[in-house]
Amino acid sequence: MSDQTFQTLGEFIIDKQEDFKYSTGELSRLISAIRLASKVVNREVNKAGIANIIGQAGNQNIQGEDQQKLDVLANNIFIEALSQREVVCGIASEESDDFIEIKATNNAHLSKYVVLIDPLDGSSNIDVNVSVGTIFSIYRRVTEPGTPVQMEDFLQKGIKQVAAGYVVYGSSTMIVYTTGNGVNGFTLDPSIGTYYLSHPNMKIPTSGKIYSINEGNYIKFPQGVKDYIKYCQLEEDDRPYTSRYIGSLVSDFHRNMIKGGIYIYPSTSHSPKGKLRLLYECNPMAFLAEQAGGKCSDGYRRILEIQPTELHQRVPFFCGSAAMVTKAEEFMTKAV
Ligand code: AHM
Ligand code: MG
Repeated sequence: MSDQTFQTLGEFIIDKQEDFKYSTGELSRLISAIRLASKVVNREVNKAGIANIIGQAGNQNIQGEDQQKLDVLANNIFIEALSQREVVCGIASEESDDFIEIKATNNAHLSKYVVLIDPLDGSSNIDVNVSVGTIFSIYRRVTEPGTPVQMEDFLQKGIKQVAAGYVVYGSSTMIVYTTGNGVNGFTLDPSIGTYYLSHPNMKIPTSGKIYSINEGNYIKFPQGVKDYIKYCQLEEDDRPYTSRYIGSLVSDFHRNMIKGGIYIYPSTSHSPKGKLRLLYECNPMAFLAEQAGGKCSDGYRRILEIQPTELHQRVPFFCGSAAMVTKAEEFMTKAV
């Protein structure tokens, strides 16, 4: 079969633009910019091992430029792609303390969207050749268009997201995203640099047999999580479940999306709010999970309804197959 038979992400974006009433094409341009930046990051991630060798002497690459850490490089690539095209009015990144305001040049019309991004999640996995990912979340600004973007434009509840997605730089590179009308996945053909629709209308199984949690922290977990882990390990009904933990949220989430399962990063006695960031990691994943028929909570409440109070806020995270998340919540409530 020829490649022509399959729909490309570019074609898909154009097709879907008509679904948005009164659409001006701004969101389509924004998603196209993310698509492009992800291909550049993919190229850099793929040559990470070899770049380290080339760059060893004095930390410089062959052009004599200083080697950048890959997460910093990914951050710069996304910020540049989004700001130069003026497809957003503001960007907040897990890599930066503050948000960035994008100013329009030549009195151009400034976009009404803000993007929150984790440019390279799980970057500690790069040195050992394990998959990493990019996570993004898009909102419509709430303050007056044309004025400088404000903190309140970023501190919106997850239910206000217009679009969200991730890129997984894995054995294949994929982009998976939603604009609130289901979830679609596209796989990159690296030989021609084109994403093809490979996973239309993704649905996460209602239940699964995989639980995914860093059990090394077991003694620091709340009692409800300890009880749920024991439940997963019991020989009863379809249990014991299988334990799988990559330590790269995008990869663990992606696997559970396809096979069914639950991912948990709970509070611990050392980190009462857990580790993951509400705005850069949990909200976009929660939007995707719900759009695919799954569920996400902090153990008690829906992630998407939490009012953020700061950009880098952390939150305990239970996410995946709906029946499994509900079960884990039951253990949390019982243990209180
Ligand atoms: P990062 O944003 O610093 O990369 O951290 C997020 C990552 C997730 O991808 C992963 O699920 C989690 O941290 C793993 O943490 P831990 O090593 O504590 O289990
Ligand atoms: Mg991260």
